[in-house]
Amino acid sequence: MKKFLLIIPLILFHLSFALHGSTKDLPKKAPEIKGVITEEGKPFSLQDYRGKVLIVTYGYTHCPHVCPTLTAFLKKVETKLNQKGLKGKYKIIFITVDPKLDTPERLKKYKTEKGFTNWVFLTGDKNSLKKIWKDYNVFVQDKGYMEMKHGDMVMKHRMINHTAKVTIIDKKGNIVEEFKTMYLPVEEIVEDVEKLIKEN
Ligand SMILES: [Cu+2]
Repeated sequence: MKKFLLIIPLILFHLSFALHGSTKDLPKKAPEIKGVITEEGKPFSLQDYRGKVLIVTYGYTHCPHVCPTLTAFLKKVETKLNQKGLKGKYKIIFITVDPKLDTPERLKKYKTEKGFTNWVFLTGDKNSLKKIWKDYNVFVQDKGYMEMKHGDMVMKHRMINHTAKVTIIDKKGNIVEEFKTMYLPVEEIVEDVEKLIKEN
């Protein structure tokens, strides 16, 4: 009898598994990501990544504050997933919100310098990117340059207001959840991505 009682909660737990992120209006088919190229200058297609779980984020390499925080969290996610032996089963994709300055060369330099070696960086013409931002509900507002005081020094910063979030796409190409913060819950994302990788 005791054994029986122990099994029931385990089954219930399994059935009630839910993703940790926001699932409002999800799942839905991930919109096409067209007209953009990678940091290697190669055309990109979501189709090429079918069968992998995709962790997609949006930002720009000159971002002074938000993107460095968010990408640092994503790097932790990457480290933990790789420790679990899941390297190659998922991909992190960074879509620029700054087509003016984020050229493939600039993105490649950023990728190398920051050690984001297994990530894919995407840029392209403004119209293609605008469509992608709209389709993925990413708000982008180019504010040009802003002067900021650093002690006695005044420095010019490239300022673009943009949504800070991560979109998770499953192996079948559906958006299944989003994490809408720059302070990413690393463990929760790792847990979800692992589940999605092991899902049939
Ligand atoms: Cu940013």
